[in-house]
Amino acid sequence: MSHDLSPRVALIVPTYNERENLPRLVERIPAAPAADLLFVDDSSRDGTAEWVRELATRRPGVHLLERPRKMGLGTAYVAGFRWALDRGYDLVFEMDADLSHDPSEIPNFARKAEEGADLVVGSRYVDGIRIINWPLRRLILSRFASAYTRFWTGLPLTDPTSGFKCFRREALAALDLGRIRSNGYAFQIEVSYYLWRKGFRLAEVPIVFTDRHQGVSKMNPRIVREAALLVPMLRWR
Ligand SMILES: Nc1nc2c(ncn2[C@@H]2O[C@H](COP(=O)(O)OP(=O)(O)OP(=O)(O)O)[C@@H](O)[C@H]2O)c(=O)[nH]1
Ligand SMILES: [Mg+2]
Repeated sequence: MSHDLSPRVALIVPTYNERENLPRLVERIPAAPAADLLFVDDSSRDGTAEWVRELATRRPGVHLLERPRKMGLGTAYVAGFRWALDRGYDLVFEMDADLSHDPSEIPNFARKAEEGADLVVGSRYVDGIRIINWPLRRLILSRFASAYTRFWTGLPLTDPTSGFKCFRREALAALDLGRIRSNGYAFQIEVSYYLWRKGFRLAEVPIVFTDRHQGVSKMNPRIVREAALLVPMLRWR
């Protein structure tokens, strides 16, 4: 990372039918560190892309990557990572659009990266559990996924499926993006695992996770199955 005082920061936000959530999301993004915004939209049918295009006319640093159909979260992030690497950003964030992740916590990640972490992962489970409004079965599934991941891989993260993350450029550049196979929760585990195995420094920051108020969850049994099958194989890949 360049060591001037202001790293170039990109926030990547994948969207699929998140129009109702975007105004509040954008409002909550803090002024510092100054960040550009990339929405990766998969042809949402609720006017998400139109809203982003309109925002771009009145707010600098807003970008939209449109894909022709719903292609999954993992490939949306890979497309966003490529976009950010091509443009020379120093810090690249992943963040959900549904306000489950609170943009006001972004500076905490940036601070950790400044202290030397290559990948900062927002965790719901350091020093307790901070989740608002989740049904118990979602919490159990998430906790089980954490234990399962730790058991099979040894990955030292308390919340390996978390999608609120900050990568230092060098870490992102070291990923073999063409090799990433998974698309759902497994994507988060896979990326963190590769960086950890390559010797990059992982750090966690506590986050508060709030269940979505608006819109529809894209979580499904296929995503769970994908993670259950991929995780035990990671050590051999
Ligand atoms: N571009 C794109 N974005 C997606 C896709 N699937 C999910 N997303 C976005 O990825 C983020 C996380 O998806 P969610 O549906 O909230 O999934 P989740 O947070 O795991 O599950 P919930 O707890 O139900 O919200 C949101 O911003 C979604 O709009 C996809 O196929 N393409
Ligand atoms: Mg969500």
